[in-house]
Amino acid sequence: MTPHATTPHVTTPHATTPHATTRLDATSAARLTESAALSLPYRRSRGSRIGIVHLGIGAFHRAHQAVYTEDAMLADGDDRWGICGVTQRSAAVAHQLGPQDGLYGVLQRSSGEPTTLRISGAVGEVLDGGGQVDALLDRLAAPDTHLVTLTVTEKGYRRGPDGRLDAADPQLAEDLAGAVEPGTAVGRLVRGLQRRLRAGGAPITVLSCDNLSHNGRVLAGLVSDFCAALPAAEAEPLAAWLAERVSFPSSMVDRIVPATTDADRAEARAITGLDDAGLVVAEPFRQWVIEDVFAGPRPAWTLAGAQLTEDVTPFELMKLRLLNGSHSTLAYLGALRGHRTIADAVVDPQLHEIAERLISDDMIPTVPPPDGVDLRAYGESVLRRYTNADLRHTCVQVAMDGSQKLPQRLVAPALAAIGLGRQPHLITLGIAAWMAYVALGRSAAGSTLPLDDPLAERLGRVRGWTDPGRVVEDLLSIESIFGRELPEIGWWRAELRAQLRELLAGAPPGVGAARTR
Ligand code: CS2
Repeated sequence: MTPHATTPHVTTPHATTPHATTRLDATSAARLTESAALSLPYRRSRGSRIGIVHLGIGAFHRAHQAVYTEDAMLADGDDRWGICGVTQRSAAVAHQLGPQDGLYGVLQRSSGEPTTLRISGAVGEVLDGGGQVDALLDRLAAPDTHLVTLTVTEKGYRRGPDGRLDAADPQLAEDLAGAVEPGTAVGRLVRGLQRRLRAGGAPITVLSCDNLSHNGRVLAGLVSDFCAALPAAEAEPLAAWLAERVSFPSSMVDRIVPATTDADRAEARAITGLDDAGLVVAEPFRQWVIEDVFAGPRPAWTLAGAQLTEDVTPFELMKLRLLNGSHSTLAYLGALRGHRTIADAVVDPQLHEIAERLISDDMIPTVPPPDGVDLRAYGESVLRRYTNADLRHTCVQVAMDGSQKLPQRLVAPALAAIGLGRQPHLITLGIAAWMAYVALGRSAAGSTLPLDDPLAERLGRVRGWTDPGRVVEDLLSIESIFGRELPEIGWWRAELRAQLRELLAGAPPGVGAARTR
């Protein structure tokens, strides 16, 4: 790759809003100088050819897969892996990155260490999924595209209570009926794959990077459900080609990426002198474990620290339960107690003990340790990462979309623990905390707790209810969250009710609050 090889094909959907300071873009960035605080890898990665289409170009993708991809390209000089990032629901990122030639900063924050900024150039093109679907389908069909990656969040998969494609979803119905501009992630993906098949059917790998168990298998199932609902003349050749030339590896992704704030943008500006509307913030830690089933070529991600494995399941279970399960529990308990950030919550001695015991007593027994991993040490490292106060990761950010997160973070491990003959008191406390968050809507300090969730309307009906029995009854009946098995376990329900009673009454949560059977 030559520095500044070619101009990336960044589409600008709308005019830039005028800024007092100069905006980050290829021209302004050319004047920057590397320093201990500022690295400029974009100078060697920019101009690479587009080889990856990414659906859902949010902050997480920019701080995780895009960084791995850029590092991989720098490590082996293979310039086929520029990213075409596609916005999913809102065009905001297209507006942020379009005028910046795809460039953005990753501000790395770690308590006690100097903050650093990296200007990344892995994103070569940004498409607004709202208005540029045809260009997206062309990208998915292009022979140079070898990979589709996805971070569309849990809700973006649009699964029904049985985990299959949600037949009741009106947007999916439109996409299935042949909407010219499909709006759902699965709809766009399948329409793009159909176009690819018509264009010659080169193999392609579809890689889910969302926090779901067996994310690759889930996505393959949804794609096949979508195909099965198409007219037979379309469905049959597509299904045959999918089986032969398209792979869906599962993967475990990890990096804590809080929402970017004005203070972050000001700090980045202090380093570069430039405004960066696409800035993302992240902790130093990052991990990516990918099932090694690629249909075609891939970037040298392993040279950037990613791990390929035959079976990603133990890594997924470890991360979803030890990290995400404790994250959600801290978020709900922390928010209820009036803590603003996860770092504030985890240093609250009671909550720290809860998180520690949740990991060691309830979660670890349900996770088969991945090869060479000490789960206790992993759990400790997770708690340490939470204490990174510079990240300012808010409890309410982690609390959002609980209806989509609880199944894999708390419900599945509760069932697994019960299946092992255990009584998962702390997981139950995590679920009770979610229920209290939903029902109370207010922290101990009096601040409003936002109910940001695709099921907000359904959940919202328990807002203000004070009878724990009624709340438990109502919320446990939501099958897409709790399934059927767990709610039927009488002693577990009784314990959940008892824990919720204490939380609704404002009693301080504690491991002692957990009752025995
Ligand atoms: C968090 C995750 O917001 C949340 O629900 O638990 O986004 C978490 O920060 C990442 O999974 C870390 O890899």
